[in-house]
Amino acid sequence: ELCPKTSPLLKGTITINLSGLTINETESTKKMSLYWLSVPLYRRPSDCKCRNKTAIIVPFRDREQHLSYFLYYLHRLLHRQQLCYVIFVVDQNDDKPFNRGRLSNVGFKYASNLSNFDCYIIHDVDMIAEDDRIMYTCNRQVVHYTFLLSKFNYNLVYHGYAGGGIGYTKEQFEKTNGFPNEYYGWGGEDDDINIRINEKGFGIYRSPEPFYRFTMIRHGRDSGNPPYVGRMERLGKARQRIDVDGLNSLVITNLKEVKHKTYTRIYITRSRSCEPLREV
Ligand code: UD2
Ligand code: MN
Repeated sequence: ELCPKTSPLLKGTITINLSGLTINETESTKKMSLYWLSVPLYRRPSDCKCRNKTAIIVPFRDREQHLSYFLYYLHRLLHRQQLCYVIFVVDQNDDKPFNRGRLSNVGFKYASNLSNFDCYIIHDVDMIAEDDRIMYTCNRQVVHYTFLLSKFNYNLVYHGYAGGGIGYTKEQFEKTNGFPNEYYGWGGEDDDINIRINEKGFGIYRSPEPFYRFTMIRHGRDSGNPPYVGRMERLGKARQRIDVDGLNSLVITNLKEVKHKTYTRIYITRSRSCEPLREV
């Protein structure tokens, strides 16, 4: 029988303890693997039929420690929400500038080929929800989950901010043509999708509930992710580029998948070289 509209397993605020970040890695991995034993890969509630099937897509490279914390908290949250879900980690398996937009498109394509999800959530690996009532489901509008961040004292950073975690239905992702593929390095791709989403008439939904809070695991800038110097210029042309740069222009070569017990990792290697970065 169908799960209740509101899951009885929800507890509200989640205490996040990242002090483990300072303990040695073997110890935390050991602790995690005990937990993993109880989590199947394609997760569904055991006692009812889920109302929603969600794909979590994580653009990723070389953040293993963050990933273990991310998985730890997210599996618990999704379980309590009685969702059916799969977590996809899309790993840029090269040393070229990080390309979050392209990895997001790859994740969407892979997940939507695999199954028909109700919701595709593009999610940073370093964001952890502080409350299990933050539903990982979709909406008539594209949902932005991560607008109140510990890093910014839980204030919306700026109007039109769309970074961190954002949830699309298949239709929304396809009609907005997903993410731009042509942003190399840090920044801009989140502002670009904000333009796409508004331009295509969906709009962005941000819950008025005060408990929509996220912890961002503290980190520096990754060495392979220098600021994309050309981003402002590219953003200026975002409107004209919606239908030419995105899901429809994505070329996937060299994809390798590894199914772990608790998530699927997709390795993707760029074959053709990408736009050179100008010095800052
Ligand atoms: C902000 C946005 C993020 C994105 C980025 C600009 C927030 C909360 N997040 O994040 O969504 O728009 O600016 O590109 O505002 N990653 C790796 N390895 C790398 C580099 C990046 O795994 O070497 C992934 C990882 O999932 C990370 C995400 O990309 O969480 C965003 O990169 P970031 O955390 O370095 O950037 P940040 O925090 O400024
Ligand atoms: Mn971050």
